[in-house]
Amino acid sequence: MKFLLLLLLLIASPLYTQTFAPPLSRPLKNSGLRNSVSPDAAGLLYADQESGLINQASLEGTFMKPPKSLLPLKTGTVKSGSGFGGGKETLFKERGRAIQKVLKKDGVVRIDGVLNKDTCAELRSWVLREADLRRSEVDSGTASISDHFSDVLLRKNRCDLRLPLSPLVETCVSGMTDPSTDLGYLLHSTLGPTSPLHELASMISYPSSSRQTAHPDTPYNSGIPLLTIFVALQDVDITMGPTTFLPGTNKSDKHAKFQSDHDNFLKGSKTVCAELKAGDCSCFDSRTIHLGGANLSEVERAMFYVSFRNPEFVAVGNPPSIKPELEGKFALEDCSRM
Ligand SMILES: O=C(O)CCC(=O)C(=O)O
Repeated sequence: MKFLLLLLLLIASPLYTQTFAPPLSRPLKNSGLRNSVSPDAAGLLYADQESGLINQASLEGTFMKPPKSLLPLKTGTVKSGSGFGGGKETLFKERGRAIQKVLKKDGVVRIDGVLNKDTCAELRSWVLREADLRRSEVDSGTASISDHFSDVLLRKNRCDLRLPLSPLVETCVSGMTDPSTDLGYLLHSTLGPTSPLHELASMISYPSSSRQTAHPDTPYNSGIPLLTIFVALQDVDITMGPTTFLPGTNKSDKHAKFQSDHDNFLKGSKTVCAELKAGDCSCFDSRTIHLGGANLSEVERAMFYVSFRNPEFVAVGNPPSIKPELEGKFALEDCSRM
């Protein structure tokens, strides 16, 4: 449904002019189109639109402000996960509240060291091999795309690989959701322990992938629909097209302007980019407008990502990137006990 809506918008709106009205959310994920026309026809229609999106995205790149670096908070030195006792616990909670405040205001916050570098290197090699393997299965007809991949905006040289809950992935999820760490505390205190694991995937942008158009992952809503965590599996520098966020765009007036006066809105918005070291993450509210950059380097940019859904939302308007057998099976509290 959403994809049909996107197509209508694309056909009806002059992509090459300044009046492009962007669709909401990651518009091409699990397109409903697959259900209504053959995958081949969907592919052809998409290919037709992709060049328009590429043009729109590179145009946006010419007039948007150059990004500053997304920086971690400098608030005290309590080591997360080091155990509590009196002052340490107070400091930890104070820092947790400070992180939560930034998330509320900017819609995105950086937290460093959520996975260790060896784990990142191991997971990175594994996801790159897994993506190649699954792609060859799809090419040979032994698997369908949706068995392993979700639709992604600007899919050429980019993929969104759904991950199995392997022991390695389980270790990562469990570490990231441990409530005695900054990230785990943020997730628990913002969404609560019963929030469902919504997505479990890896976003890989290969060399020569193009810049995405700016987009939120979910339409505006008065509560946070999803919190998404993107962890860098290798150091990400500016040439690799890090995620760029528009801080403060998790608000209703910003969404309204994004829709009604798109290009001027983008021209006037601040941008920050997630030039992360391996193991660092950006954690963002799905309403926050962002984009994946063009990968101009010769290195794959592999990100491990999970998202948790606010339990007050039944649906968020964005089909999840998760293996179907894992969908709805785990809450945040289960993840932290893995
Ligand atoms: O590649 C990234 O860093 C972000 C990707 C993204 O926002 C998307 O595909 O919706």
